[in-house]
Amino acid sequence: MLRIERIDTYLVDLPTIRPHVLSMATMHRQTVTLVKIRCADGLTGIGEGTTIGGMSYGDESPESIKLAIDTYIAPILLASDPSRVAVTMAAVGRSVVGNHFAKAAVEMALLDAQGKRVGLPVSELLGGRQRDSLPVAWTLASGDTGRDIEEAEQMLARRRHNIFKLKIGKRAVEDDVAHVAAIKRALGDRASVRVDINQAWDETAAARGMALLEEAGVDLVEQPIARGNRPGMARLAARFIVPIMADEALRGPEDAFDIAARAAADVFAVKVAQSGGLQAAGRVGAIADAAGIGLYGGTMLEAAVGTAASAHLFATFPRLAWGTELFGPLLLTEEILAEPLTYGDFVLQVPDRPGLGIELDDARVEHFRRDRR
Ligand code: MUC
Ligand code: MG
Repeated sequence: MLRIERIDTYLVDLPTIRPHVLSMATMHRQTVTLVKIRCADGLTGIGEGTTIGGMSYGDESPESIKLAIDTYIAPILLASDPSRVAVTMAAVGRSVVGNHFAKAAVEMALLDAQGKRVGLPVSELLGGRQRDSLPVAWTLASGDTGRDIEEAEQMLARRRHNIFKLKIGKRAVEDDVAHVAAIKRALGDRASVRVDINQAWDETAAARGMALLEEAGVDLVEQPIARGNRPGMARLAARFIVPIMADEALRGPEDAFDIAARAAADVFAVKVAQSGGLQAAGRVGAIADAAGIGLYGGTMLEAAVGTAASAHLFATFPRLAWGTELFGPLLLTEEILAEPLTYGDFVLQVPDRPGLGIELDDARVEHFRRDRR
């Protein structure tokens, strides 16, 4: 039986290129929990667990992800065969409840090593890629309308993004809608404009907001109300033409099934970490596809490791009507890969080498490690 020789986890703090203003937090940096799993056959896999704004987005933090791996998951891994990824993750699942981000990071590292072992990209291990590049949205969230328009114009001119997601929900509904409408007016048909409220509205505010957003020409409304209010999501989905997308409400296949059964969303933002890992996120995608729900490849604003892993999964989706938002590495001032991911012409190229197909720039990662600073 193959063994794991060593598991290392560390927190890496990376500055963002500008403040990123969301309804529940303003980010000035992103903290990435990296896990490295070295196997006895000489292969090493890398994984990433990343959330947003400490504990303000979800109930795992960068520190809790590290603790869950170091204290509870690592002993299980050390007693498992890393070349049997599904069996290993099932063993983890029997002993660790929840902690989806931590599990996702570990599974990612195991699949990276396994892909290198068998000489296949992770997308092939996940069922086979159906596309080599993915459309990538950019989030305008500087907090200032003029600056957001300028940023969007630059992205269009550079042909890097023509889909923009606006983060709203912090201000009064009418103020937020005025901000969105001004951006949509400036960009017109040159771009798709979408909004993410990150659960900040109640149902009445959402009904008012969605009517105004529809009028302003917004294409998609993401998680307008609390993740637990599925009947409310279903009522909004039935009432408005503008599609409603579930994000925070989706924490894995069981949620996906329930939301689909209740018709509580038109589109799913599939997120690898939130779903509990690449295989679980694949099941979320399959449920959506079977239910006729549109797919969107979501991000937790991961750095390049989590972004590459997500890209491998989203490349296997037969339909990806809403594209992806895998721009995380571009929001950070620092590159952590030896060779950066390739963005351009409005898409991200899915790495095609074995495993995740990426290599860390170890010196750079060392430099930004929290325990080394
Ligand atoms: C979220 O809620 O979707 C994704 C893009 C972005 O700017 O924030 C995230 C989180
Ligand atoms: Mg969201």
